[in-house]
Amino acid sequence: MSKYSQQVLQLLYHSQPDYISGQKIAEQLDISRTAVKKVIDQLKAQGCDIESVNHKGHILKALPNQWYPGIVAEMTATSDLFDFCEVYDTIDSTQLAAKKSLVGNDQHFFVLSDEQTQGRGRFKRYWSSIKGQGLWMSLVLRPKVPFSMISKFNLFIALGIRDAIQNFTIDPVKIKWPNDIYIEQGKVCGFLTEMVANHDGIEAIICGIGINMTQQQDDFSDNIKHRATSIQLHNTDDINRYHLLQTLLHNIEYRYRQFLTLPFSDIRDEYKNASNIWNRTLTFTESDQQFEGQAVDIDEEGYLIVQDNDGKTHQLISADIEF
Ligand code: BT5
Repeated sequence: MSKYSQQVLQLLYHSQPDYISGQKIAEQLDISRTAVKKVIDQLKAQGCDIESVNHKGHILKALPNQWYPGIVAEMTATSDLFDFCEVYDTIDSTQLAAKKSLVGNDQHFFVLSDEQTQGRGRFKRYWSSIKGQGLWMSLVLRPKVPFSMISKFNLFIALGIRDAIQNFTIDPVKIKWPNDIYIEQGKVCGFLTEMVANHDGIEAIICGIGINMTQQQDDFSDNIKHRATSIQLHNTDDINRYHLLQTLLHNIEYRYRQFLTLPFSDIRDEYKNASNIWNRTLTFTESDQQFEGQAVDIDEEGYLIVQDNDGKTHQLISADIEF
């Protein structure tokens, strides 16, 4: 790819919904109009839908299903929270990349990849991260808080992710406490929160988010097909991945600021209303212990209150729940 292609894309993206002339692009990048035309032809050949009209210029109509660093950087530039982003075509895991990149700086950033070859869930479980079909991302944040606050972070961020996805479907999007987001009976997103901590508190939170964007049911492997879904399966329009990313970043920023300033009790009702675990029998696995019961409440601190089938009450901070 030409070294100017990301910058040309940035200018095209920025000028939407208007045309931008070849002359203007050439001036802004200090290159010739012939060079601009060459870059635009290359971008078109890669699948970018760019319309070029005599005397008007060029307009970006649509992008292929891949992350372009230039456009993601454009979004980061307008963010109050994130300092930079890393974008990959393929990587083992964005979570691992984020952990490497957080060393030696104190910046807020995120890592995105079109594909993960070793995507991981909690407890090193596998996370299916098919190329071009999902939003596979890790955030690095630096709250100056004690490490006991990590569960509270999880609760606030869950609402941010839920709200973002809800913008793309009319079907109800719900949180399955503590780490999953569902649309109807299917898991559309899983996230996990890890941290680097020292005796003063949290050095960095690394929050990995996997959102299924465009998969059809048959794209999922047999072992997850029956309980995985994608946003596309609940929306008749094409999902614009950049719009989803921008909406997600916006909601995460909003909930992160709330997390820093508000107690969980302020969003407790909102969280409970957004949850899908009420009035059904659930199987809980906590460490080696497994039991059936019903979730009855989430308390002021964010603990899940569960009554098992023997009538015994449990207070859980984290657990695996199965419907
Ligand atoms: C999670 O774990 O749900 C957290 C997933 C976090 C993934 C993101 S992607 C970006 C970042 N980089 C990473 O390497 N990871 C993070 P858990 O609750 O343990 O759920 C894992 C289980 O979900 C698996 O055992 C499967 O049953 C199921 N699963 C795997 N891939 C799935 C998918 N794409 N959609 C729905 N369910 C899936």
